[in-house]
Amino acid sequence: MRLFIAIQLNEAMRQLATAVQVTFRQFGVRGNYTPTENLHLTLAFIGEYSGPDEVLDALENISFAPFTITMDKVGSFDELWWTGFEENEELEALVRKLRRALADAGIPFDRKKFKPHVTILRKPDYTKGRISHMSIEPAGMVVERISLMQSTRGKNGMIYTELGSVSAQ
Ligand code: 2AM
Repeated sequence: MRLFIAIQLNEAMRQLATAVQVTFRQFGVRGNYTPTENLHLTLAFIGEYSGPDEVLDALENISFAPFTITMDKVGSFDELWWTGFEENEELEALVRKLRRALADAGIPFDRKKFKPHVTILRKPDYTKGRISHMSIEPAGMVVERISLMQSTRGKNGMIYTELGSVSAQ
């Protein structure tokens, strides 16, 4: 099974990311838009792994206090557009703790540098220039839990299912 660990966005933040998608569409940008229910912030990508219970056990070893993340920008990596966040030391610290817990438990994960983002659009059929300077009205949410997610390929795109979560204390 294909697994990753993510922060599920609250309604206000989903709406903000969706509003950016609406603006892109109004600019005539076509592509593979992330459905609203799939919008998330990945903290660690595990990939193919058959031990979700081991991952949940590793997550139980992490403790963190609730903290606020603020979505404040739009950007891209090549053919992937995202909404991003204000710099956030608590988020960085949580990801360090999470990755250490996974490593200690022998669970594999993608070790590339954490770049917090919510993918809103893949493979746009439009040149970057027209949409590179979009700004957004920042919105925050309190992170109270992190979730183990399973990704499966459905008939109409990816389906993300929460297998379990751990809460802030
Ligand atoms: P992305 O949106 O930037 O592609 C499920 O695939 C989630 O895991 C997505 O949020 C995806 O980020 C993220 N992810 C991180 N590293 C990945 C990798 N090496 N392969 C696939 N998805 C990855």
